[in-house]
Amino acid sequence: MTTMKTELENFQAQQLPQLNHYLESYLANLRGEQTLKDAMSYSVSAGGKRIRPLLILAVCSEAGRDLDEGVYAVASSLELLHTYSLIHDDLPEMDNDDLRRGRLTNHKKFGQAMAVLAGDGLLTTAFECIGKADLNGDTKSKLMTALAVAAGPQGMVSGQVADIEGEKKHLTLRQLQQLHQRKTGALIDYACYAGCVLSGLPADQQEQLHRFAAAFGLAFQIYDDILDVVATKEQLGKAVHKDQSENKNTYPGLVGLEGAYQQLEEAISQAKDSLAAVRELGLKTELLSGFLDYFVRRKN
Ligand code: GRG
Repeated sequence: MTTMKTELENFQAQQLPQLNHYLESYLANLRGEQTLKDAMSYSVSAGGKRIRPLLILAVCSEAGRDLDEGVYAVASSLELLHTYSLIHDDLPEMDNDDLRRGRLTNHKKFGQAMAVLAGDGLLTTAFECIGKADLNGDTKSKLMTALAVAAGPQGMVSGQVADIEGEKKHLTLRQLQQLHQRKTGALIDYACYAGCVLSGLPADQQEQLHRFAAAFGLAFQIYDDILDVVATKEQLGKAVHKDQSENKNTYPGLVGLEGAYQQLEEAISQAKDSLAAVRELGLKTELLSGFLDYFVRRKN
């Protein structure tokens, strides 16, 4: 039986090879120690869903913006930065994970010191990528500042701190949401903002895309928490629920599985409302709608 591909799936099929090509060439052209370059490339080339760069490309595409080198440089830089965050998150001092993107984690493969440095290298290269992009100075300045705010101590890094400190206490649902707005949401919001800046979208459309990003980011996080505690029937023949007391600061841990699904539906519905509003303002939204069907209903 053949199934029709969605617009987003066709878009992914077109854009991902190109994006991966840019990512590889940025890393291949770096000067410096081969071990460091190998460690950086190892985690980037392991794949991942590339949601954040795809969001930038999708907003630009909806706006009719040419997907040129400048757009790819900004999209690639975000994936480099995101990969840094995963490498550092996996370290023994943080989440202490052995596997990531279907491979050994960076520190398991290259040792802890090199993993820290590979993360540092990816974070800084992200800014170099924007700095060298074929874009005007004002656009680059806006994007670099916004990326630093989203990724740094007012955004993702502060969310990570709240997560670590939250392990020792019981968070309220509001506190959990605020934590995830920074830890996961800030980069997703930046992706939509970057698409808006690159495409020169007006303030009213930007505002609705910001609302969409906030709701989609939340849905993405809730869904990730749900996937973490539920093994699907397709995989195991029955639903398996992990001991939820293991991690109380997750949506299922805080409001139960049914409650988490309810929160997920609310977030998806808010994201759809924002897309309807931005459509009213004249922007296409087919690809962005696809993110809701594809990435928050995924099986893994
Ligand atoms: C170390 C400063 C610092 C921050 C780490 C992103 C992050 C912050 C931690 C990752 C831990 C985690 C499970 C966060 C929830 C959000 C999430 C699902 C991140 C993984 O992003 P995906 O699913 O990963 O887009 P891929 O591999 O597909 O790119």
